[in-house]
Parts: sequence; structure tokens; C-alpha cells
Amino acid sequence: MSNYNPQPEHKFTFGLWTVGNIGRDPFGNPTRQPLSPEYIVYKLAQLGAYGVNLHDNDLIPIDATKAERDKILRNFKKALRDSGLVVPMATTNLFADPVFKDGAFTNANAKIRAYAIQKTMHAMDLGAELGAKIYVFWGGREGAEVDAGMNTLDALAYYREALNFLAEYSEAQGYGYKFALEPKPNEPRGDIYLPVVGAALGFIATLDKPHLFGLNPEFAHETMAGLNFVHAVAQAIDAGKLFHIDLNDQKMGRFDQDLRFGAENLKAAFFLVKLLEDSGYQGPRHFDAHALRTEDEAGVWEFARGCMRTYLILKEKARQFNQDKEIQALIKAYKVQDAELSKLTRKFSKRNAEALKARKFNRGMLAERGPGLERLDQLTVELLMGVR
Ligand code: GLT
Ligand code: MN
Ligand code: MN
Repeated sequence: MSNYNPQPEHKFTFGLWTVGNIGRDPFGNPTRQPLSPEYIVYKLAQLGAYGVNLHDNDLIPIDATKAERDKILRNFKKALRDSGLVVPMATTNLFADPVFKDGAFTNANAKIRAYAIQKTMHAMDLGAELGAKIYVFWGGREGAEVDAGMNTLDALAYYREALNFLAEYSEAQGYGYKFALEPKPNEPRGDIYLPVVGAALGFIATLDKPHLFGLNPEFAHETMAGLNFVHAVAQAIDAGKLFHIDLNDQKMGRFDQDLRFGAENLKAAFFLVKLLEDSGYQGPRHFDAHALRTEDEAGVWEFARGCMRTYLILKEKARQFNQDKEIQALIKAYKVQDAELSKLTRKFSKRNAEALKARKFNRGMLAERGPGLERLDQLTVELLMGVR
């Protein structure tokens, strides 16, 4: 591969809300005109994307009548048919409307909790009609600034009740959704419940149908909290729970920047792509990012093209890394093997335990060896800089 041209087989997806972002921030008004969903679909298809994802209200206004909904849906479906783009993932906007200012599924008000579940059932109907099989739950408003009101244990119980209800709804309707929880530490709430990948994994184990639930980790979200996103994704993969992924970039410790993939932490982006490719992840590569507020529409499409190109370039770098003789020799030497000891530690038995206890280790000698990580890391950096 040398032209890095995105193709549908690469499974790149964007949300209507990502390339459709109009450049509003907490301090400033929009800097771009809204783009229609159909126009976005045609443009993405032209750029080589595979699919487009959406919140219910990215497509259907929250107060649309049934007739309006049907008309919008007809036009959107036509654009999908004409362009060949698919909708692999759908989700609910449970954060923009003022009714959700203090949470949706975890709101202290039972009426609002019920409304959130009702709104999600309608959004699931919409997603199913468009062919989506992955359903994302990003609980942006599920959190608190003040801990005096909501008891966190109650919030978790409400959250569980809603997810259990919706999983049953999906089954009853025959939608076949896999649900992907998207953790985030904060913003828009001061603190969001289920702040990181590990927290979501733990919570899934408490649900009625845990096999239907997995993760939609986002690069920016663990990075905001100063955590290693590649490690978080590896943990999701290890648990068989990587159902979807939100790719973007982010400076540590800042507000949620949603930068172009690879714009900031190239090395982390490289190891992420390598992990996804090496592990055989089959799902969509979704870019949950947006063009800088400074940009006009041309900049938006540069941003989208850039996300996909960077992924493909890093994929090629990962292949190079895996085939680089010197790098692979260093990794081989790094992983010191001992067949006899590995046999002892692989599984507990009384005999193994006794043999291991009787074994003499030369601690001093074991500690002396340098594992060669400086050289290995420098070679990685040189490979990324294009001089290998
Ligand atoms: C919102 C959020 C994202 C979520 C989207 C799905 S909406 O843009 O910042 O991280 O993935 O609800
Ligand atoms: Mn984000
Ligand atoms: Mn996201």
C-alpha cells in the first residue's frame, strides 16, 4: 500500500455530529453553516468512508411530527442507497435538551428517567430501521457536580435498571443490538459516572445480560484523565468487550478537544492502530472528532481525510514494525524465555508449588540485565519519523 487512499473495506466511519460540527464552543458562536445529513453522506462516500453514525436528533429534530420524521428518513435512506454508505452505529441524544440537565437514566426525577428510556426506545427503532447493529450509550449528563443530592449507589441502580430494560426491549423487538458503553471522566458534568474503561467493565458484570454489553472507548476520554488509552483498549479486548471505538486525539488534562486522529500523540496513535490491527479487531474505525473551530468547510473535509490517512499510514508503520528484523530481534531478546519455569508457573499444583519454592534464584544477576528498551524505543521513533 502506498497511496493511503481510504476505501469502504477499511471500515472508517464518522458521526453526522462530527463532520457536521458547526464550531460552537462555550465561549463562542458557530463559525460554520450546518451541513445537511444527505450532503454529509455523499461527501463521506466520496472520501472513501464506509459508514455514518448518528444520534436520533442529528437526523430527526426532537419535536418532529411522525410525518416529518418519515419524510426526513425517506430522504436520508435514499442518500444511503445512492452513496453505498451504511449506518453501523446509532445512539441517543440524552444530553442536549434542558430536560436532561441533571441526568437522563440517572436523573433524580422518575419522570425524566422514564422519558429518557422512552426516547431511547424510539432512537433504537430509528437505528434498527437504518440497519445499525451497535448501539452506543455515552452518559454525558449521567453525573454530578454536587454529591449531596444523589446517592451514587442510587444513581448506579437507576443506570442498571435503564440498561436492563433497554436490552430486553432490543431482544423483544428482535433488533440484535450489541450495546457499547462509552466512558468519560468529566465534561459536561463535573464528574461523570463510569468514568473510565475499567469502571464500565466492572459495571457490565452487574447487568442482567452482560453478554450484550461492551465498550466504546474514546481516545480523548482516557487521555483527559492522564490515563494510557492503549492500555485501556487492551483491557477491553482482553475481556472480549471492544464493541466499537472512538478515534480522535487530545492533550492530557484539557477540556475534551476531539482533535483529528493522530494530531497530538503520534506514538500513542501508532500503538493503538497496531493493537487494533494485530488483535484482529473487526469493528468500525469511528472518528469521533471534529475540525478545529478555525476552519471553513474545506477544512472539515481536510480533517476527515486526515483522520483516515493517518490511520492508514500508521497501519503501514505497524506492518513495517512487525517485519523489522532488528526491532523484532530486540523484542525477542526482551522477552526472556524459560520453558522449565514457565511449565511450573502455568498452573498451580502442589508439585509445581513445591518445586518452585525449592528453586534458587540469583536475584543480583537477574536485576543486572538491562532489557534494551532505550534502543527499542529509539528505533520505534525513527520508524515513525520515516528514516527506517
Ligand atoms: C458527544 C461526545 C462523544 C460521544 C457522542 C455519542 S456525542 O460528541 O463528546 O464522545 O461519543 O453520544
Ligand atoms: Mn470526545
Ligand atoms: Mn465519543
